[in-house]
Amino acid sequence: MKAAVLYEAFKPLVVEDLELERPKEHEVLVKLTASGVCHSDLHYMKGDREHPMPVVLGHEGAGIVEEIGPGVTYAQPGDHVVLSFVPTCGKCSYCVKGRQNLCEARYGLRGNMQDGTTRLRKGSQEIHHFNGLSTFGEYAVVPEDSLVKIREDAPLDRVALIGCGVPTGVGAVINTAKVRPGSSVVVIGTGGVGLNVVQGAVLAGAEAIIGVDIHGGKLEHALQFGATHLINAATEDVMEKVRDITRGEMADYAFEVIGSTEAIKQAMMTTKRGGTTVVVGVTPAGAELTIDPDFLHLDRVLMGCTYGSCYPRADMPMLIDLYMARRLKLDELISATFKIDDINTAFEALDQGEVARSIIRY
Ligand code: CND
Ligand code: ZN
Ligand code: ZN
Repeated sequence: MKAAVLYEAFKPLVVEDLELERPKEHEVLVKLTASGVCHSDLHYMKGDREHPMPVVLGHEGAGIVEEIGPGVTYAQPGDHVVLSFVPTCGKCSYCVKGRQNLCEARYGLRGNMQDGTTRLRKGSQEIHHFNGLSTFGEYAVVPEDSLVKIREDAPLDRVALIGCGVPTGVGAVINTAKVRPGSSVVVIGTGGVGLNVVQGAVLAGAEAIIGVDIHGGKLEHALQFGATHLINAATEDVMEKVRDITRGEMADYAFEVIGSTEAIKQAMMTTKRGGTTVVVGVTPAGAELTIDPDFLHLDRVLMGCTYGSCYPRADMPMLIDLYMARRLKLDELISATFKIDDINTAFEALDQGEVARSIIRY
């Protein structure tokens, strides 16, 4: 099968033919229809985070089950699925307490499948998996627990985005922060994930939704997704503008959706007493955040958030139902579609801030 391989950071992906072994116990072969291009993949390409290499990246995908390995009971060939970058075992202490996004199974992967070996190979060279998924290939062998079955009338290319950007952004608002109707919300970074924070805030009934970015085009997208106010951080004073918009009070909630410690601090500074800041962005390994703890004394909350604190098998079908009922935007998120041969162009467009989200269609 054709796949895009990252051999080392700071080098382009190499699109080439790889061998993919058949699924072993509790694994499934999926024929991918599309994969989203998320900034988390770019962090590894730019050396912000480390991972065993070579690796096939990609963690936002959907497709059709082609073959099931021994012991698989959840899915059958022909099932339409979204892939979850956190497998949920249903048995660990996190899963049984409803914190499936923190499932132990996530930590058994580390570049390989759960048995510590890889199904991907180029000749004699082993190629690593990414989060058990590796969606930048025409096919993927994934753990059974990473599958989320979905309704068959949902368009399989579009719902690939339900694999990361949508549950992360919408979930950060609904599940992590639990934004209340009538709130004021600041979203710093209105890219692929940030736009989903914006539409999550709309679903939650927020009153003021303030989109902050440094690219005018990104801010235009935010308006389309329901932002009520826009701030261009490249030319405007973010704190001052938030103060004006909130009539001097500052915001109830701020979301950092870039992966920058400066932006995390900026997000916190836009919150009022008792306000909540949620860090959605992934910062470079080793980054340090310094804040004046006095700021927290005033009942402010600083929260982390992985995968929008979601339960993939419950939240993803729900988000697809909302999309099918035209209550959630997906089509508008996809501003470009690429073939896998052009995947490096897709990442350049993401890096340059030219797209909301792009997808690779197989
Ligand atoms: P994308 O590149 O689409 O968006 C980032 C946005 O930030 C762009 O619109 C930029 O223009 C904007 N931006 C950059 N610098 C600034 C600045 N100084 N001030 C204001 N805006 C700025 O990235 P994405 O939406 O795909 O991902 C965003 C982050 O979310 C990234 O760090 C990614 O790794 C992370 C993420 C986290 C999780 C999770 O589970 N927590 C899941 N997926 C992605
Ligand atoms: Zn992602
Ligand atoms: Zn678990």
